[in-house]
Amino acid sequence: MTSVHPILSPPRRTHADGEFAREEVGLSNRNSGIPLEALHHEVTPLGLHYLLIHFDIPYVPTPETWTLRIGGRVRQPLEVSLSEIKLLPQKTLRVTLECAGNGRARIEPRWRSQPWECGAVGTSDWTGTPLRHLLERAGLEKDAVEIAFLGADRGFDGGVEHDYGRSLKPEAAMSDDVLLVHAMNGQPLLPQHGFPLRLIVPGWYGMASVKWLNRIEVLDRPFDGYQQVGTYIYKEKSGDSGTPVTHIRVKSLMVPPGIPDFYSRGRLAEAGPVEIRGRAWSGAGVPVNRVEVGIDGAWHDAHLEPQSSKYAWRAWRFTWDATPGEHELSCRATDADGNVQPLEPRWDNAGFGNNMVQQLAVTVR
Ligand SMILES: Nc1nc2c(c(=O)[nH]1)N[C@H]1C(S)=C(S)[C@@H](COP(=O)(O)O)O[C@H]1N2
Ligand SMILES: [Mo]
Repeated sequence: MTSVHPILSPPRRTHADGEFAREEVGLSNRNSGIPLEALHHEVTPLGLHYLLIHFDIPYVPTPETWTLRIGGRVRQPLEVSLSEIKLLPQKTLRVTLECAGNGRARIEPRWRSQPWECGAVGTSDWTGTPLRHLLERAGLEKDAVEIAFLGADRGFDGGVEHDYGRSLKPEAAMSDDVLLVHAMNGQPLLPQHGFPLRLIVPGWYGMASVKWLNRIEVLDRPFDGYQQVGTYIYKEKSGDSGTPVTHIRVKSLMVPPGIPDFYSRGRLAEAGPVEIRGRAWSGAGVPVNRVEVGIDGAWHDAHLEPQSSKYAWRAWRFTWDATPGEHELSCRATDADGNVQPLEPRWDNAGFGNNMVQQLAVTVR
């Protein structure tokens, strides 16, 4: 009897309650979220930004020889170097990125994957050139319906071997805000964030912002790569056709007040006025226009700071008159389209798009 290698025929992934599997712990050691106190920073310092890396970080010792190839349904296929890209008009955008799986571990039963609690979010000043400059130079053919972006990283998921790749419709890709990025907070990209070149698609969940970008394929048919059609689909249960994951859903987070216990992360605060600070964001460039703080279930409006960029999170604060005892704090944002964070997680088979309110227990003495 022949046996199939587990990479080619992996066990079907299941949902789980309770303890985390070794594989989930292993993934959460590779892929870190921001510590919530990092929400104090409007721009997440390099090294504190969250990470999601499906396969291995490509080793790029000679970025001088890195090229980006643009082919498929174009009039003029191109191969451009990094230095040529840096000579194109440059633009810096402040963009909040969030992983579509953020909050997955808060859905019960949870999907076995990267077990995010709530820290898979961060904001950076990304510098690069609008992608459209290169697309215009290459010239899309009339029959172009999708544009695929492929990274240098390769691996298996669901038994399928592939280069990490995602696609956009031409209208979305031609936006002046979709950038080919080589710098983050004024520094060259770190290896883990896509050095030397990545895509940034503002307002979308992070999976669209392909790292280690080296190929663009203009297609006359929808892209059928695994990361496009095999995952990042909202569905009730596996086997459903579902709807693709695209823009970020409205969300807010607070910096936990007081001081923590090392192991449990339980919080202790002192009685009296306690300033609670946090950040709130939504997708597609839609601003957040309300944040409420819940104190033991009663909602109070927080003060919103001005937003620094269309695609960046917005700071908020609220002064809590803390009284001795056990308290439950939460925060809830509403965006300009009227979307509000739900109190309970909405079910999704693989735990995508969970924007339920953050809840935090605080002991006051
Ligand atoms: N090539 C490549 N691009 C990728 C990924 C990846 O694994 N490979 N992960 C995606 C996902 S799911 C997210 S959430 C973001 C994370 O970007 P960051 O690690 O820079 O925060 O990158 C996206 N781009
Ligand atoms: Mo992600």
